[in-house]
Amino acid sequence: MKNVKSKRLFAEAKKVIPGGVNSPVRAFRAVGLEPLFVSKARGSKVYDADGGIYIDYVSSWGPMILGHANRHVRKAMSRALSRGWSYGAATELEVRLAQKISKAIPSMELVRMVSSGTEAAMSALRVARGFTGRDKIIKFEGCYHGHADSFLVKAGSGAITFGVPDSAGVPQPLAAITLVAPYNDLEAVSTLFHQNPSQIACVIVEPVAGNMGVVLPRQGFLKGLEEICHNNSALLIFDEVITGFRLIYGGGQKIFDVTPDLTCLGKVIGGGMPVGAYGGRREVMEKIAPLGPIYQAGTLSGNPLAMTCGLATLELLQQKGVYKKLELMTKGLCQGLEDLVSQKGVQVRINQIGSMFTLFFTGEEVFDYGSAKKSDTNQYAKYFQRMLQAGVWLPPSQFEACFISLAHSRKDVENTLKAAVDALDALF
Ligand code: KE4
Repeated sequence: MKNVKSKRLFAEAKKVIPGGVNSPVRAFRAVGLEPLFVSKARGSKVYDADGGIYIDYVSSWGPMILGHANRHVRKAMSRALSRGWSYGAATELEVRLAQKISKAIPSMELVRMVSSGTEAAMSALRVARGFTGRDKIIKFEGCYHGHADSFLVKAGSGAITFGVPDSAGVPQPLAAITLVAPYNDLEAVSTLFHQNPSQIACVIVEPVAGNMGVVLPRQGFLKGLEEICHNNSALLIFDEVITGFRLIYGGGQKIFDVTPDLTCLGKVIGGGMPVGAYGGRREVMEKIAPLGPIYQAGTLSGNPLAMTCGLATLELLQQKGVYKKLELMTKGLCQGLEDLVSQKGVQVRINQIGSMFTLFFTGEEVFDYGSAKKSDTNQYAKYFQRMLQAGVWLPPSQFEACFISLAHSRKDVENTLKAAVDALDALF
């Protein structure tokens, strides 16, 4: 029997962890398999408990942009260990990371460290409500901003995968003040502001959506949001937990020439350690305790070991040509996949930007949640299974992003395309 150790571990896990996993999408339910347990990862590969080796396109859901167990980062962290790894006090490390972030993303004049993307987004939301004195918010169908109550209304990522856009446990009165619009639909946003005059604190958006699969903003969408928020004295929040330091060194906001009032970060800035951050205009961020009346705190915020990992990661990302290399490698893979599917005449759409992409099993353009949901998730599940058998680890859900790292080689791309030939042959 295959995956003996993973099966055994999963049986043990289910006795003590809900669903046997610490995050739903890892359960592989959307792709009809039991989850594989990973024992180690190096470079572009992950290794399962039974010794299986896979080219990794999950990349820990985005953080591992350098590849796994990067030598430079490892050395920095092992040096740091001897100094202890959590003090509950201010350190130079958190100052240096905040400085790096603020320099790379000028709209983040002040930056507060937290321990996850969820914390970053929920804190930014509280700041927007506290700064404007308004309660309602606008989010977009299919976008995911972590699991804070206000965001689990037509959320993306795991919630879409389970087809449960609203979560149990979210008080109806709270859900009612989360207004939802289709991604890329400026008119819907204007209408919501018109219907809720002077009541909307903020609009929160992924500048490139990564949680319904990769969905790009249409020309003028983000700029239009900036204008609508400005005209209605509401704050624009860019959730750059995925895109921050993933698309370019800094925020995706630079690509789209938009200046949000607040930005949320996570994933890459921690390099795989638990780090999130939020920040923005000084006038807004100075409302946060201990300066102002908006409270937010965290035992492990700015954790020295996590800061070390983040700093070492960003140091390497500052090297010349890094993002060009990532983009060329990703474009090469996506072009190869495009060629394969057109030779076979199958209905597939690929959305790609920088080093993130999604192959949707649909023949139509994917520009929002509604169009993403038209994808054939059964076909995706079969494709996933075949690719896994061939040694390629894709996200176990149609509604996630694939990520390429600096550790991915031309050989990895070749082997991925070979696996795709067999997978698509078996499917069509
Ligand atoms: P975390 O709390 O998971 O660190 O971050 C929440 C979050 C916030 N904003 C965006 C745009 C995000 O993509 C995320 C988390 N992403 C998912 C996968 N797309 C994390 C994977 C998981 O939930 O297991």
